[in-house]
Amino acid sequence: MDKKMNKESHIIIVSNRLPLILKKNKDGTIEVGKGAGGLVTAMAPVLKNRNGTWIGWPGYVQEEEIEDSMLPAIQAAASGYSVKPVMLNPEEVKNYYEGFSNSIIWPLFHDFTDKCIFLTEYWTSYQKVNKKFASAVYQNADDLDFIWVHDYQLILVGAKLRKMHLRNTLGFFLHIPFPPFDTFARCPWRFELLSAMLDYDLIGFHTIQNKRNFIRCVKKIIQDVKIDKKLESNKAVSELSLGNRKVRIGVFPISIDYNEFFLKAWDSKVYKRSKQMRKNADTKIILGVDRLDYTKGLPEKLIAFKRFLNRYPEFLKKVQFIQLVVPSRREITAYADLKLRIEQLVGEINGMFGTDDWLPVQYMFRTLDRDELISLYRACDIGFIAPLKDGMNLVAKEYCACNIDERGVLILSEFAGAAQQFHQDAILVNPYDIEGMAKAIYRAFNMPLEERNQRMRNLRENVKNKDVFWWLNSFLRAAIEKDLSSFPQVDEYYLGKPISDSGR
Ligand code: GDG
Repeated sequence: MDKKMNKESHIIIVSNRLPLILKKNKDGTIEVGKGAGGLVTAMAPVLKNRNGTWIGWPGYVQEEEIEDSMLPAIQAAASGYSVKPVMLNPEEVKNYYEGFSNSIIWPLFHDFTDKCIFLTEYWTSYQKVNKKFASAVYQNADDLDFIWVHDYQLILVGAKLRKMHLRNTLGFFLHIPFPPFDTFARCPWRFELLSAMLDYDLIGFHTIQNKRNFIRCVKKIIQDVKIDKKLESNKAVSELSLGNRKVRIGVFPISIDYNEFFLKAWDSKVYKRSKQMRKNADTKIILGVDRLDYTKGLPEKLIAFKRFLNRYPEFLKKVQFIQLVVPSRREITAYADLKLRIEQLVGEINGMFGTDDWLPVQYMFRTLDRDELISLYRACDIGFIAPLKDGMNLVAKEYCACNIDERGVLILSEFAGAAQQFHQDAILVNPYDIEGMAKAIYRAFNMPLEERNQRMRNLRENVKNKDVFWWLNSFLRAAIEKDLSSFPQVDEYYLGKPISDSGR
């Protein structure tokens, strides 16, 4: 790496969305609110400390540049670091965001190749918008600044910056999975995307499988790269040679601010609310919290719950499945169709099994405030998280952090990145195996208290020790450390006999 981070260097975060929310009121005025979420919480202290800058789209569409009058409010929402908005026009939102990002890379990287729409105009717009983001970085970067680009919407930013002759250290973190070669190879722009990734100095993934998939793609698609045999080992961070440059590739499983969730879960208001949610103390609660997305396995979960009720009728009237679905990307047809399918299944289950005083599935389609969400985490007996494919899944970690009485059980998909860390203590399921998921619910309800306590304690310990600050430090350390030998081997889960198989 040619430039190292030191006390004088600043950090520049680049992500598709800024950590704030812009809302247009009925009278046409714009309201600016603070953004929430783990990334913002983790980045805010570092950005403040290093006099940092966050560059991104404020999520507000307009033809012209953002009005100057809005800038102070935008800046105030960030408190402590600078914010530089990059505006997108409606064509860019359609082709770069909904198009290339969410109708090509998102489905492709999650192995949903049938949902990919490979349109050239999407690619053209993606290149143009990535260049726009790169220009914003270029205008704001000093020589020693560390530039950290986030996620699949902005893969090309590093390469665009190199074209502008920016020599700063560049880091990139992919928040979604990196697919196997056979899947990635279908992308008409596979060479361009991959070689652009190699323009970063450090590339971070959630899991060792993602890292291996990436290295295999580099081997097959970019021929003039020297790959050290050790790269294919389980090392968390390794280095690859590209002419006279080195690119570091690492595994950094993202996490949450454990203390924030843990402390909120102790709050008396949260406790009261969680009690109210458990109106009937004899009813067991299963909870699902997912963004509306076909990767999250929502229909499969509902069908598994239906199978559970059919298979184990002794649970009728004794269990409720609360499924919160957070609205997302509804402009894209696949998402609108998914919503209809979920609603149809909820109606079918409630119509088939429900009674005057019992609603088997309580379905919510909205965003809850943080306290309400934490009350729900506290109220439930089982956290049911079964994505067909997921980079990490923070809901799994939040659920554990909030389970302060350590009586809950986590049912988790093998295909969530979180399974790599939780494979010993969660009940792992294959979300394509409906029967297996029904048995897993049964097993969770019949698990002795002592075993539940032990497993939940281990899960919580894991989240506490590797929280979002650990994640952030590991990434920054991998960018600057000379010797990589202090990075550990990564613990790995190999698919075996599903644990859920010991059900009746
Ligand atoms: C991507 C990757 C990776 C949910 N409902 C409400 C609410 N949430 C918050 C949760 C959680 C977040 O949304 C969802 O995070 P996930 O990780 O589960 O999923 P994605 O949105 O798909 O995130 C994923 C992640 O990036 C980070 O790298 O783990 O694999 O797909 O934090 O708490 N928050 C509030 N109300 C809700 O109703 N306030």
